[in-house]
Amino acid sequence: MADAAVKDKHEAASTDANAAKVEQELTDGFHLVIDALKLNGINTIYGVPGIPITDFGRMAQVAGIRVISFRHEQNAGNAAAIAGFLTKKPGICLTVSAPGFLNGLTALANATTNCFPMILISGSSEREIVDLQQGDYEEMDQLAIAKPLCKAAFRVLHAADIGIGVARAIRAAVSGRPGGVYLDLPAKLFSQVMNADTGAKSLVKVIDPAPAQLPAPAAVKRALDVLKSAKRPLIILGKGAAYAQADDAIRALVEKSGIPFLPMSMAKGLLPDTHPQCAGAARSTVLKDADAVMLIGARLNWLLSHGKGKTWGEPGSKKFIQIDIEPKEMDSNVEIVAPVVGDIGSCVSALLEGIDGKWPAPPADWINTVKSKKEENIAKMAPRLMKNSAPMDYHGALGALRTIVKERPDAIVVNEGANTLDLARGIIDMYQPRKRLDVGTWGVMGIGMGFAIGAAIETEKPVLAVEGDSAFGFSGMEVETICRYNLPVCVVVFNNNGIYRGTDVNSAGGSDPATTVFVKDSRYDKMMEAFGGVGVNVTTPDELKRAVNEAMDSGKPTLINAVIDPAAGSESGRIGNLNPQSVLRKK
Ligand code: ADP
Ligand code: TPW
Ligand code: MG
Repeated sequence: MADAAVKDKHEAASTDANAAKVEQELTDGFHLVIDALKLNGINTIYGVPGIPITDFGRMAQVAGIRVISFRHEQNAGNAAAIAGFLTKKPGICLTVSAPGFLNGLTALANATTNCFPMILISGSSEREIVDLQQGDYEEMDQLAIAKPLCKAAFRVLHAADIGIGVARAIRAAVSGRPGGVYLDLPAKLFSQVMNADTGAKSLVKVIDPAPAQLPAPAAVKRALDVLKSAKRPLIILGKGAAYAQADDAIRALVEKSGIPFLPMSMAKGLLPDTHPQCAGAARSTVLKDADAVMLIGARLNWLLSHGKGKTWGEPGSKKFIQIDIEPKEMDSNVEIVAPVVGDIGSCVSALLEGIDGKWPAPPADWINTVKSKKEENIAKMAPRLMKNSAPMDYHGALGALRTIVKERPDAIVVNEGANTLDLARGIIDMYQPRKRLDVGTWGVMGIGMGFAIGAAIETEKPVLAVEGDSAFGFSGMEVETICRYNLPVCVVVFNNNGIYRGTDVNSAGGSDPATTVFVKDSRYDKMMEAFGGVGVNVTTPDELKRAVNEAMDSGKPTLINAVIDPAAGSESGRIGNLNPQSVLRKK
């Protein structure tokens, strides 16, 4: 008996040793994807677990990757997208198949539209069943659906191709004009086994993922000539300029040239909004009257009235210079007389070489016109920002937040809504680059909590999310995520009981409310309390200021329900003119 037991024990030990040896020599799809991401410096994944990626998330966590689990994939995707914007590395969003994938796809499309680098990695069902449409669990031809909505889409079928697949996805996301990439990983891939050594050798570290693209010297000279001969020059900074992280060169270009600059929404703070050359408070004047406009990482899309129409003064009154990495952007809406194609860092540095001591300062009458218009507008606004009434109007409440950001310039402001967005953009001055994150090119609602979480995770800075009550609703459930990860996020909900205004009535009568109003006097602060965070209800700017300061000092997840006069807002904020009008509608 004793001998038999010893023999059994020996046999068991040698089987264990063999198993360990085999295990040492093998790897699988799960580990190869994780290793490929880590090899390329990716240390955070945003996602929602489920078949077939539940174990992937666990293993990634064990492997030292930070895995942030959300309540809805769209918010995870938005977090990944803003991580991409803030870090110039692709943000990773991980989802399950079909519905999870579709939930993440909105964020991927939005990232692509905004030129943010992001990779949506979704598990998918069995190819053989999907392609024969035999009704697999969460069946969907995800690759085909993703393709038109992003910059590139890839599928990996063999474990040996994971290294190349991940490398292609990274390069596609960050090189040239950044954007969203879809990476399809079928369930079967994760458990595919291969020799560990061969597996390790199959991984690819992407060298120089976003190579510098130098502008042609002739293009630089052409741009300098246009700028130099201008009587009323203007520089417009867009979020591409913020993304490029060429902050010092951009600042030097602006200051050495002496040209007034206008920041687009997410370029605010690249140079402080309080900079003497900032023309933000004289926007209409400079757009209308400038004779040469240099766009740096900004497109002439709807946000700039397509470079034409009455916003831009007399037709033909301007020459456009455009710096962009995407050659196809040139002449997209109007003629660009001096296209400078290249990455912003390289282009701005090349321009700077031509702006030496002999550079002529812009004519004094132009500088003075901009200055006096600015002063006039700032003076007009000032008393409205100091109003300490209850209920608050937008200006009173935003006046309080403006002071807070001035005192805490490293805080990141996330902003969405209609009036809440348009007025905050104008009122809250920004002082540092990449501190203002908002609805971007699409004017999309729902980025709020995803951006807030992504920004807090990536930067470890305090986040102040200024949210319309409708806007907040699109991602509001993520307050649980904010509490779970104990993030320093302070959400201020501008609660005016609805979309644009809380005063609409249903013109058809009956018991249904109007389409734009919500439950009156809701207490969004209770939502944060439900998960252990701090909730505060405020009715005056003073109370608001106190509550935000407390939140920022403590770093505790906080939601402040800021009661706003339901009659204060206007339809669609500042873009009501884009609403189609019915000639048949009875007033
Ligand atoms: P905004 O909305 O602020 O006006 P857009 O999103 O319209 O800005 O424009 C950003 C532009 O910046 C895009 O055309 C994009 O190709 C460009 N871009 C992004 N990153 C870079 C870069 N590193 N170098 C040059 N151009 C860039
Ligand atoms: C994905 C349309 C634009 S702004 C807005 C909606 C629904 C909400 C405005 O109300 P809010 O702000 O946030 O309370 P305020 O201060 O004016 O009251 N769906 C998506 N994106 C957009 N842009 C809409 C709908 C919209
Ligand atoms: Mg509202």
